[in-house]
Amino acid sequence: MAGAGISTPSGIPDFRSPGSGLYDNLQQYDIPYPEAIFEINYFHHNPKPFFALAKELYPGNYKPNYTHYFIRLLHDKGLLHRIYTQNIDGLERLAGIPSTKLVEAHGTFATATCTVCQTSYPGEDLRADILESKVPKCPTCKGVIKPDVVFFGEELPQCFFLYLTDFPLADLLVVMGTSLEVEPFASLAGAVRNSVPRVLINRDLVGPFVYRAPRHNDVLELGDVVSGVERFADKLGWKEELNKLIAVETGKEWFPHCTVVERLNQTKQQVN
Ligand code: CNA
Repeated sequence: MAGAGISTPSGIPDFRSPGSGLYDNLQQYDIPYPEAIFEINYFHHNPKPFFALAKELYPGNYKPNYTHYFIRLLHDKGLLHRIYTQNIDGLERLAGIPSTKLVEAHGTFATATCTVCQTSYPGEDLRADILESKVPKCPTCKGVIKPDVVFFGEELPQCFFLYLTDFPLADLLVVMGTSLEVEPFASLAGAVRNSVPRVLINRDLVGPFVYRAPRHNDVLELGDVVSGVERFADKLGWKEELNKLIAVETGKEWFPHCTVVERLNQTKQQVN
């Protein structure tokens, strides 16, 4: 299970981190309260604030990071049953995780729908308008076209309900970079069997890891998500393999036996 915290290392702000989160930085969007930007009723009243934010978050502006490639490596090893993400940035897809393994529980910018005639459009068709700060309109009926991102007040996509069969089958649940504040997604953390270990990799304790007694086999890796994932990869003996995968995928040079920080420093030295 993943949330906005796995994409902050890619430069995308999350919602709730004090100071840097979007909820603390929404003054420029001229909205009555932070959640309005993702509320469907407010969108019908005024879609402009959402599209201003969409321009910033639009896929193509950001790249996957260590965390996304760790999930990709789980898949390459045949160990990923499914990734349930709340993110709408498309970075899981960009990291090479196939759509069959991906549940984008809060939707995606990859497709869009006219709010009036319900015609579907590829997300790409909206790109030019969004990047030019225009509200995209349906060529047929002139209705506003909305990316298929799930707003508060909208139903989750059908694929979300795969959880009913996925979670009972899991033998490990990894929860990364989420405040577990948004339902029904948050409750999935309780949907694995009691005997299944749950690993939380997050800056702070969240959801059932706080308000219910943690399960005896919960593992808490608190702190920066990249450091936590790096430690996890190290324990699994996958660090070199992961660094190599990232190097191949990003077209960068591979520095074996390095930490992420060391690698960043070496890249900086190379640039200088
Ligand atoms: P959130 O409520 O903002 O929580 C993020 C969590 O991640 C918090 O607990 C943070 O402490 C933690 N966190 C942030 N950065 C790091 C880091 N570097 N290391 C460790 N922990 C970190 O976000 P949720 O995803 O839980 O909330 C659900 C919303 C956010 C969904 O509906 C998303 O659509 C929405 N969202 C998505 C994106 C995106 O697609 N990247 C960006 C912003 C918001």
